[in-house]
Amino acid sequence: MRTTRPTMCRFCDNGCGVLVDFEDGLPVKARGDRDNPAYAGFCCIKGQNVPDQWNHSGRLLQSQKRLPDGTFAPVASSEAIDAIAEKLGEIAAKHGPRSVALYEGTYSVVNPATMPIAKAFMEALGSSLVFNANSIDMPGKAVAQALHGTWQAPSPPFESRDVTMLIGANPLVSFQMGLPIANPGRELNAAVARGMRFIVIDPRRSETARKAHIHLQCRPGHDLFLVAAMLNVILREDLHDAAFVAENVAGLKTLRAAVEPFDPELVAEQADVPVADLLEATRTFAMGCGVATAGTAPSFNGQGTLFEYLLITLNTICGQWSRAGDPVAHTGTLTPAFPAIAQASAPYRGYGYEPKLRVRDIANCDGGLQASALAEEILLEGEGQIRALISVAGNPALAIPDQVLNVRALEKLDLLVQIDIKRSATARVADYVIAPKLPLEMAGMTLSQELYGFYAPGIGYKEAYAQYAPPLIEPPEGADVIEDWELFYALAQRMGLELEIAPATAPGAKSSGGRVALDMTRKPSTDDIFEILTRDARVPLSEVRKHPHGAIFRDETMVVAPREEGWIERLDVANPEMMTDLADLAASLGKAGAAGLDSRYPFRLINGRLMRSYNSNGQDLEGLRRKWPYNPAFMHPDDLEREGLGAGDLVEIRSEHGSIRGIVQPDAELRAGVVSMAPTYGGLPDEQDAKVREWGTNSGRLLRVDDSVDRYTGQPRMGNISVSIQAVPD
Ligand SMILES: Nc1nc2c(c(=O)[nH]1)N[C@H]1C(S)=C(S)[C@@H](COP(=O)(O)OP(=O)(O)OC[C@H]3O[C@@H](n4cnc5c(=O)[nH]c(N)nc54)[C@H](O)[C@@H]3O)O[C@H]1N2
Ligand SMILES: Nc1nc2c(c(=O)[nH]1)N[C@H]1C(S)=C(S)[C@@H](COP(=O)(O)OP(=O)(O)OC[C@H]3O[C@@H](n4cnc5c(=O)[nH]c(N)nc54)[C@H](O)[C@@H]3O)O[C@H]1N2
Ligand code: SF4
Ligand SMILES: [Mo]
Repeated sequence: MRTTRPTMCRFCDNGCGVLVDFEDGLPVKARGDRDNPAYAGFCCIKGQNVPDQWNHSGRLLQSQKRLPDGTFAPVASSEAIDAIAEKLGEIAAKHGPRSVALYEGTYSVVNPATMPIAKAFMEALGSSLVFNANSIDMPGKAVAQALHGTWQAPSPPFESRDVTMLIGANPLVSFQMGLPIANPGRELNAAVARGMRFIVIDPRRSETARKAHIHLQCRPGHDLFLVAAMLNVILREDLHDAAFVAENVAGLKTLRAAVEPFDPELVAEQADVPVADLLEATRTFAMGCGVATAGTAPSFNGQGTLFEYLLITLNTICGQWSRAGDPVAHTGTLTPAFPAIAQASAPYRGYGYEPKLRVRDIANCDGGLQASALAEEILLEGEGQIRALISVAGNPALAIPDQVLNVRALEKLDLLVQIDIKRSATARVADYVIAPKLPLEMAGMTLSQELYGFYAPGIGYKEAYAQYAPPLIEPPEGADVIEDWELFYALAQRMGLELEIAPATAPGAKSSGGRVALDMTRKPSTDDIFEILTRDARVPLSEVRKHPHGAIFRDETMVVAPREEGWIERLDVANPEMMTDLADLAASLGKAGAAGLDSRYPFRLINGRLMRSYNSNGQDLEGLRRKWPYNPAFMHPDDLEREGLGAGDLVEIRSEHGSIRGIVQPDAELRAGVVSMAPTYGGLPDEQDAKVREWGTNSGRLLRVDDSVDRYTGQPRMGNISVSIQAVPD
């Protein structure tokens, strides 16, 4: 018997509303849901492979325990959790709670119950060492917003924008980065058809750049210079929004002086873009109403905080914020209603606070505790050494820069627990692997997607959309799988810890206050957890549940309120530390561009994500392996020809720090001199050279954890790496 059910895809965090067809109760096909008002029938190739993921032979149906000889044996999850609780208790008692750390990967965002319960567990245990993947993503965004201050109303609504500028973002492949979540292709086409101007800065003529009116196909690593030059041009030509700045911004004079050295001619030459295009992009952006958003690439250059600070400053001086009386398109649905007020929140120091790490003076910041310091914290002996790590829904053995160092550290732990749907690289070095449920077996909701709206300007849903997805299917017969959050609850129970979680909130929103203690004797259901998380929601979860295809919950009455009487806070465009960094950057002008190239490493390696994988997930599914099962090293055809290379040839890619094998493919859309690879592929260091054609390779081996570290977040350089390319025999 065939049935069809609407649900929410959770292969990535775009949260698409999809339909799944079941044949005799088993999933056979997933496709877009035309009845979903936001996604309107969209479902990418990964989403279409969700049934395959469920049926896949590589899926872990039983938790695993590592035996003394290094092999794994299945273990009942309750038995594994007993043993883990006992060992964690011993380690914490002997070495203090700080010897236990947590790493939260991307899928802990996708499943909204995971992080609150995992964090509650760590808190109850007394350890503040919670690392997450955002710290090796764009942690500078949060710190920059803190230093700049936040506008208490959103960016201009997507529908009313005249202009969108994207820097190092490819949302037609990656989703959410600068175009509305949901169906970015449809949104972009409609916006361009109604006249929105679209500007993209990217060394590759990416899927997204192909739609741009102006594409600056720059050298990688020049985004800071380009944005500084834009600020200079805008202030020189008085294209900024003077009225907005006079009322709401502090520091313009200082900023004006600080960006003056960034002469557009010089910067254009260094970044190798036509100066006329740089000027046109600048003027188009400054004179229209819109928003500029960056993806990951500019954060990967060692100065993500400064870059994001200049970017938000660019938005601010151009007045790219909603004003009093403007409609508010997204008023919160599963989050509380938040007031939109045309005023600034005071800037604050969003970095340098507890917990502080023992290595390299790295401290916590608004972007999260720096995961690239985890290995050193494990390896450095003495008080405070990390001895146990729980890694949930991430793959640190592939994702954290300097793979060799990381894997060495993971192997040194007294206890590594990995919760993973498959035998991932991290699972293969773990002591215990807990087998979790898959999305079709779990309840889901769009709370995380909604919270993205606060991540940075230009990110998130464009309207008040929400969906709840019930579990649709039981795990396969004989499976012993739990939800990620249940591991932490079960550990807490065994260790006699009480857990408390807080309802989701939004900046400025009224909350019912206080945290909710979980019943530690009678286990709550996932729905119970969801109820707590959405307790202050503008639209009750029970209402959202009535709309299985998702719904838009408009509130036409929501408009931006005027500034409060006597309000004096201003957005700061001249934070002293940022200005110091900017002066250093100005001093490096003339040393960048072609002058910055190292003849031993003549190419620049950049990251570029692929539609058919999500970080390290999806690589095992037949339907996603068809074209290339590995991550090719894309190069310009002219470069390949000059190096005597052809499609499919094996090469060695060497950086100052390490070397990997890669398989080259021509990509005429890339700038010459650039090599683009998808990150987080491959296996463990000792496996991958032999298996490069089967699984690809891990470009994180070319990185160092202490290379060009952002001094606010601790994030090292992760892109624009100087490399050489050498043919090697197969
Ligand atoms: N060199 C280089 N390194 C990078 C990047 C780069 O561009 N270049 N990008 C960085 C970025 S932006 C990020 S976000 C990080 C990503 O870092 P991580 O989040 O650590 O890595 P992922 O590959 O997303 O890990 C996902 C893991 O979760 C498993 N999984 C899938 N679904 C579930 C589930 O429902 N439950 C559980 N428990 N597990 C599940 C998958 O099998 C996989 O092992 O990598 C960073 N590392
Ligand atoms: N299909 C798919 N979607 C994903 C992911 C995935 O693995 N697959 N990963 C998810 C995650 S965790 C994240 S953080 C996001 C990332 O989302 P994005 O940041 O949008 O993704 P990327 O493809 O890494 O990079 C975007 C673009 O930056 C360009 N670029 C590289 N170096 C530079 C540079 O120096 N300057 C400029 N201006 N551009 C540069 C690349 O050519 C690429 O087109 O995607 C998410 N979505
Ligand atoms: S974009 Fe993400 S959520 Fe949407 S179908 Fe693809 S994998 Fe699923
Ligand atoms: Mo990411």
